[in-house]
Amino acid sequence: MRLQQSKEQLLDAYRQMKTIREFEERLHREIMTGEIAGFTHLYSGQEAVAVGVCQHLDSEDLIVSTHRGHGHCIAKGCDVIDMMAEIYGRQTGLGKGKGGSMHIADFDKGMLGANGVVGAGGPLAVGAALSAKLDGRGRVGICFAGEGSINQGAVFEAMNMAKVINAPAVFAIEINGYSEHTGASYSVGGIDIANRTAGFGLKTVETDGCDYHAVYDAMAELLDHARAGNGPCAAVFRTTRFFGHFEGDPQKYRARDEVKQHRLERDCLKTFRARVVPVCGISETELDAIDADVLALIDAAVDRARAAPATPIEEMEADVYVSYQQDQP
Ligand SMILES: Cc1ncc(C[n+]2csc(CCOP(=O)(O)OP(=O)(O)O)c2C)c(N)n1
Repeated sequence: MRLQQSKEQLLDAYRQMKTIREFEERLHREIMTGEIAGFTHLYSGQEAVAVGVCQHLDSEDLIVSTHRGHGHCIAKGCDVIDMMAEIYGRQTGLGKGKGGSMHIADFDKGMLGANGVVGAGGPLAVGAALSAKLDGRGRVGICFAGEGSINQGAVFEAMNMAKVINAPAVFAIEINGYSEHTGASYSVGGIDIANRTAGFGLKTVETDGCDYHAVYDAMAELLDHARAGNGPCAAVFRTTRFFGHFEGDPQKYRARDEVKQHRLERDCLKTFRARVVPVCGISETELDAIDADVLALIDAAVDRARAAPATPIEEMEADVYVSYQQDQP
């Protein structure tokens, strides 16, 4: 395990994970007020994956996300205030309030978008990886994917294509135990997903997705491989989901104390604290100060989203439909 990231990098990783956690915990409460329209899928519990992956990337690297995308957006540098406004459907949101939770994107940050279509990210990420290969600057395309999406034909095709064209695509697969309300042991035929990705010829690593350092190390190895032009890779992360599939899911399919147990034993923030405080020159006080900053940021994000104007009806179609007629000679 590499603990040789600088103190500054480790503090940044903690801040990112904590920001995702508090963004989601607060959304969970705000959604109950009825002020937020549309479906929301929370990422809480999986923070170490998004952050352990994105700590290796800059805005030139491209990521493609899923319906459970807030964590990937935050880890890739999307503005938290603008994200919250987007989820509230406000004009100031990242997508001018027209996309909401499942369509947050920020091309300037290399975040190509959350996506409501399960499995759609595979082909997009391979396209991104092909563009990276063609410009030869060592960039990569990353596909975040749940274990449910790995059963989609488009994802198989994307993995195969990535191998055939030797593209620097990395599939970051998050096994949180469920696809919607169905346990992975039932919905995924052959739960050994690492074996599956290796079968496509992808260099594959499987590790604990609740452990930031395990994720960070796995990605270091895979990204060295992909950036050097050695072809596509897959990282399979075993992780856990603290909330329901979507907000409002009664979760009757889960054991009574399952989440309580996971919060006790599989919380990536607690694991991170316990590891870095004794050996990395980081104090509990420094981490507590980050916690306070993050809570203030999330308060500000909610206050500003509430105060921002809703997107007016007359603007709804702008940037949505393209007219080609004006380009005709
Ligand atoms: C093509 C398609 N099929 C089905 C759905 C409905 N659906 C939404 S989320 C989901 C489960 C996805 O599970 P997984 O990929 O494991 O991601 P997780 O929700 O666990 O993050 C399904 C089936 C969809 N959105 N798109």
